[in-house]
Amino acid sequence: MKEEKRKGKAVVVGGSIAGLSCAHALIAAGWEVVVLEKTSSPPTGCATGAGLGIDPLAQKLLQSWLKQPKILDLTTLPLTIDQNQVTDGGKKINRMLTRDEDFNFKAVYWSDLHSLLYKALPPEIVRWGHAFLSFSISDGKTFARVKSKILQTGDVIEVVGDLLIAADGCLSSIRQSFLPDLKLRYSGYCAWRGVLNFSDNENSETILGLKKAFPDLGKCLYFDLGSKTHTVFYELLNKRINWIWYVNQPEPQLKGNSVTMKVSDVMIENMHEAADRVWLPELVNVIRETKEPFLNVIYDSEPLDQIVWDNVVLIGDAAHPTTPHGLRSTNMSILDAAVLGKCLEKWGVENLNSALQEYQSTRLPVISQQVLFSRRLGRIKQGLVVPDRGPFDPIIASQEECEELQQKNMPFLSDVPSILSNVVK
Ligand SMILES: Cc1cc2nc3c(=O)[nH]c(=O)nc-3n(C[C@H](O)[C@H](O)[C@H](O)COP(=O)(O)OP(=O)(O)OC[C@H]3O[C@@H](n4cnc5c(N)ncnc54)[C@H](O)[C@@H]3O)c2cc1C
Ligand SMILES: *[C@@H]1O[C@H](CO)[C@@H](O)[C@H](O)[C@H]1NC(C)=O
Ligand SMILES: CC(=O)N[C@H]1CO[C@H](CO)[C@@H](O)[C@@H]1O
Repeated sequence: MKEEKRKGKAVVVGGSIAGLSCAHALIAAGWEVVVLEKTSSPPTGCATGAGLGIDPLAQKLLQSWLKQPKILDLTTLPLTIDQNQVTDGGKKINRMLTRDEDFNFKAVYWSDLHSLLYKALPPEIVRWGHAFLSFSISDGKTFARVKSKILQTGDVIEVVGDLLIAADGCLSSIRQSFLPDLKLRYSGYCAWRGVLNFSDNENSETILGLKKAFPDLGKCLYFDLGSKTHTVFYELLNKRINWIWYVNQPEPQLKGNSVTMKVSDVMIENMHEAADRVWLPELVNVIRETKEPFLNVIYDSEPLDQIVWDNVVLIGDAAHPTTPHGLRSTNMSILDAAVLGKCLEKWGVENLNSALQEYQSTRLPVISQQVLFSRRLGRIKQGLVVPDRGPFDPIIASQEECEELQQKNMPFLSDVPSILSNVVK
């Protein structure tokens, strides 16, 4: 039976985590895939990449694509504890608020995960240095024509597929062609972040001090809360500490199409001085010694009403720009890709419409609630107003209020969509 069926062809725009996951999921479903990515070559330990957390289901999906089950374990560190603490910056003391020892995530460096996914793909799937320009849908809505520019030569080429997949991130230009009025919503805060590589000085005062103050590093996701601010940090494989510090401020004016800001030496110096006032000295030392910290402006968007138009579909951050507080973004993207692949496999290219409708009805309710939960969690941790409660103050918060801070409250966290039940048993 299978042989008689026509092979579908998908054009994926964006070769980051969502786009590459999608390539794996669609190849597994018997589809032909082309990925167009505007960056000129595969990223290597690049400056903007940092750490991320992947949950048990996403781990299983990744393992099914990577084909070498052990390889993920070799690239990640466990994150088995989710802990919230309050820091009194004046007295320089820390107190635990909540501790969840059944957390079961893994910590990975963004470019390590990207390179695992990329290297496990057949050659020539990803076309680097191809910037998407525009698309059109054929009259019978059977084909999508995609124009892209080869950046090295300036040539414009056309690729035709049954399906166009927008994996072009939170600022997606494909989404914009359907929703020209959609604006991202500024969260009210930005995030300073960086990765300290301590492989050369494992026994420095900074690292020994840090491990003493935070003894579960290596398996714990630490959240420290101050007054109207919070920070999160954890260890990555190969002697690295990933840290993120959220700071409330008016929306900065961004240049160009990016949510990462260029920072000056003066801004870094001011950030260091502010850290002295808020965090424990053991953590401040890590922040101070991190080379090239950078600043992300944090956005999300109101959940969309649809993520499928004819034979165009959104996945990853294009489908659900989200704040990072639920550690969802990557897990959501991996799951989008897996569900899309299984829907296409189930319905076949002849029933593309039904496949895309099933993808949308499976994913949309879940991602919408997760985006809103993450928004709420971020606002609580930053001491900002949320509709149904007063501002959270970690110094005086009751135990019940603190329970709200935990990652395990994320809606649908242990829900496995039925279409994936074969993968996870
Ligand atoms: C360099 C980089 C580093 C990151 N580091 C981290 C991290 O450390 N921690 C973390 O939690 N998340 C990180 N992220 C974000 C993380 O990958 C996403 O939040 C999430 O995994 C979903 O990704 P995505 O693939 O949907 O979107 P994105 O990761 O935003 O990827 C979108 C991709 O589309 C490409 N693209 C956009 N427009 C065009 C166009 N016109 N033509 C061709 N290609 C286009 C972009 O170059 C990019 O590769 C990073 C993203 C990038 C790009
Ligand atoms: C960390 O630093 C060491 C020494 O400077 C370097 O050899 C190593 O490649 C770095 N690690 C990463 C993962 O960047
Ligand atoms: C177990 C886990 O945390 N994985 C979850 C990732 O997010 C999706 C929802 O989008 C859940 O269904 C998974 O169970």
